[in-house]
Amino acid sequence: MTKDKENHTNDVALWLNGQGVCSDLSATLLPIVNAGIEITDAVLAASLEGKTGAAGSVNVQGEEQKELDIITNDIVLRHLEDCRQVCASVSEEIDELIPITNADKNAPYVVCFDPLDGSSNIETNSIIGTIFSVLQLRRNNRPVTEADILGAANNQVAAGYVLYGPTTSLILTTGKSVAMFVLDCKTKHFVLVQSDMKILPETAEFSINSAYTRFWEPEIFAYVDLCIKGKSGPRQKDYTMRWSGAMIADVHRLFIRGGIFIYPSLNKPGSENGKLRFLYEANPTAMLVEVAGGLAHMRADTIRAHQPTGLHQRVPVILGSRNEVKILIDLYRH
Ligand code: AHM
Ligand code: MG
Repeated sequence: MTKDKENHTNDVALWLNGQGVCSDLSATLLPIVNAGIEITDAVLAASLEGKTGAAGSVNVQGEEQKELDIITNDIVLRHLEDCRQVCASVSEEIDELIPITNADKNAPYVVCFDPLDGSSNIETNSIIGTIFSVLQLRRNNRPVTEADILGAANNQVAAGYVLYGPTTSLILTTGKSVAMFVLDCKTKHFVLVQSDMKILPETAEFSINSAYTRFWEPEIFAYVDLCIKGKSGPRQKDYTMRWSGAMIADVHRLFIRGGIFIYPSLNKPGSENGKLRFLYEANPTAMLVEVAGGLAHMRADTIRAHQPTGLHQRVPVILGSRNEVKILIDLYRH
């Protein structure tokens, strides 16, 4: 890393140091943070450069890729290229695991990432983000395999996201606390603004795409019905609803004012496990939410106890304010 880049991430480096993070993990996270700074510029430039449209290709899930999906994926991979502690990465935009060629022989980390979550928001100039997770593997001098990565999914040592909205924000955890940094675009420096974010235990805000109501499981239907009944129903309070089309923007709201985010299993072909992918959407956001005192479930089971069976496996996702998530998971338990 050049001296210049070190300065860009100074507050983040200091914070990581204060969390007692080892130098190898810091050296893995700082390039991702730098990628977020470069992506901010790419997102700002995309419209005038005519790069907000479709790329003309599909990813492994059969979803249409946007030009910015590819550009941001390349930016993250380029920043990881010289990261000697990272043996491989997994991206929403690439079918197979991606070996990092310059890695040390027994490099312990795998970086899983969604380079541009909510990419259908690009053309409407709405919020998008980069989600990432660092898994720690046990290496034994042989090339890393998909099975190694799946086996290490529950050994997540860091998670975070960079949100490209009115400001660029970085939310990061290495397991002790969740910090928020905001990018100073003039100095290209992430400034620490909150060092110990907590998710409020109570909420009156839910987040689900209700266009799929007819495909919901009865438990989801029953829960949303409780919210909609408001003051005149058993919950005796009025709720509001928000759905941004970018999971990471909806998750960010959980940290700011509490809430519950749900992308459930849908009773239609291909959506039986919902839409969101375990390794680079559900698992990292679950770690952040849990460290901030919230709950992160699939149904009655927690997300972080799940053993994935594929790099791009989808899982139902329920995240947010502890007491509200409990009400929904109790419906699954009874
Ligand atoms: P993406 O990573 O390709 O953008 O897809 C995931 C996004 C989530 O951010 C968001 O919650 C969801 O897709 C929205 O899906 P839907 O259009 O079904 O509401
Ligand atoms: Mg995504």
